[in-house]
Amino acid sequence: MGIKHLKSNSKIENILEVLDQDAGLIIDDILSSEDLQQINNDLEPYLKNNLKGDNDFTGFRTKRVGALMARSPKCRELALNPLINQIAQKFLEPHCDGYQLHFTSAISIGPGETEQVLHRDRGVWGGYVPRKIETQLSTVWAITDFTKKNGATQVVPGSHKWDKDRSPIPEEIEYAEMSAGSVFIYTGSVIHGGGNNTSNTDRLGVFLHYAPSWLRQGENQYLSCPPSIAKNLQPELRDLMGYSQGGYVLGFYTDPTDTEGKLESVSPKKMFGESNDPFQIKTPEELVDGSSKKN
Ligand SMILES: O=C(O)CCC(=O)C(=O)O
Ligand SMILES: [Fe+2]
Repeated sequence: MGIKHLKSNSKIENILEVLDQDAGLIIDDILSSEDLQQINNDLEPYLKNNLKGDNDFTGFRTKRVGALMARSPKCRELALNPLINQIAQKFLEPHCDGYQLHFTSAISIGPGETEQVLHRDRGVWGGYVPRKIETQLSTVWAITDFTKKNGATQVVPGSHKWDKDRSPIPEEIEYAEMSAGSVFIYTGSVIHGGGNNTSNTDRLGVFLHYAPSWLRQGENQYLSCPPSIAKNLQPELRDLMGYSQGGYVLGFYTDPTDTEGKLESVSPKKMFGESNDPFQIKTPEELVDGSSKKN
């Protein structure tokens, strides 16, 4: 069946249609060689060490580097990529009033790594979210080429519609083979996993995942990119990371040192001198109705 490849000027409806059918697709050749060089430069200080995984899931020959919003200016650009954000917004819209950045990681699969166990990323929420709710829109930006030989992500197109307990036969497993600068998009409900690397070079991808703003983020953005760093980032990026409210009474904060009541139960945006999120105080009736409207 294969993974479908689309162009970056494809219509958003076409992209969403393929996502609905397969839950995984590739958009070819978005990044320039300068972009790739910059990402490599940004990540080099963190990838040059001897870091390795310590279990079967994260791999024994795989490096994982997080806090990409704090560490890499170029990855910030990727997180804000307009096409990806349009897709994330449209894909997650039926399940939430807004979405947020949920996970950032550069994953470098080294030579000799074995294949990762196949899984659905939505498992990070412990299986408590009903299947009809999509929990994640995921992107994997290829910084090196992704080939079957060097550990391209394994994916089972269409498996988001399978019974939870059905396992793929080998013929149903495809590989997200793509050239450096392309992006693989998949959902939290599709079966996938890192590939085995039988080549003699590293396979490097930048993983940036988005989730409904009412779900707990996998990577704690406020600790990985604390306010002292976040204050210098673009307001749009801070909003995306969760330095904003995800709804009325969702994500507000209080400055613990404030005795004047200026930053008492306010939007995190106020911390950076911005005005509040556009959530209006509702009547008690509206609040109660609103909180149960999707059930
Ligand atoms: O490295 C990859 O290709 C996939 C990694 C992955 O799926 C995960 O760690 O959840
Ligand atoms: Fe995964």
